[in-house]
Amino acid sequence: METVYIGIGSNIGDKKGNCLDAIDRIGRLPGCRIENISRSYLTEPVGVEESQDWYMNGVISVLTSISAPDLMKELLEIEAVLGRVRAKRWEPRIIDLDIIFFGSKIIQEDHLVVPHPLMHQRRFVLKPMADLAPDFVHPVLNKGMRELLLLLPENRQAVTPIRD
Ligand code: A4P
Ligand code: MG
Repeated sequence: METVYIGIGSNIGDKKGNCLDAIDRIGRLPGCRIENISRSYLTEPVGVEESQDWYMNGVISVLTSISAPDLMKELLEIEAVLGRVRAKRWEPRIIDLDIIFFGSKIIQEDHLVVPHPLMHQRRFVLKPMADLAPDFVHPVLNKGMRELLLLLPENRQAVTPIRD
């Protein structure tokens, strides 16, 4: 069994509903049990060219007995199902499911890179990660989540917790 951290994001439509729907589906995958859910955050779009709506982001931890590639397949399928149901036209970000960590495994394949290569630069990932596992150590950078969060340049990438 491994503890996997999955980043969840949505910036179209019923953002909260989309995230909750994805979490519900992840919890029903074979060999997967949700351990913990971070707070939800409203976050400023990062690294996008044109103006976009703000995102809702969070991270969940899942105890899983399936392999990382199999989990990735399942997550892509959940993205497709949610996209198909809710998207009408243009390229949506209805739901984005990223594998942030898979235990302390380091994976470098064509379609799967873990730890997620940009996670340590993103407050919208590090903040919820620090909620769930402040002392979890990044297996490549050898730094904890709270530590990585403190290393980010200040006054960038606004993230605001959403009250439930
Ligand atoms: N892939 C490889 N490794 C992974 C991994 N660890 N987790 C592959 C998930 N996917 C992984 O993903 C493209 C392919 O990446 C997948 O088929 C999978 O095989 P995608 O989600 O379709 O593409 P994408 O999301 O457009 O690209 P990418 O690089 O995943 O973008 P990101 O990193 O997800 O960034 N700002 C805020 N505030 N909040 C956000 O959530 N998200 C993005 C997208 C940009 N700015 C944001 C946010
Ligand atoms: Mg993605």
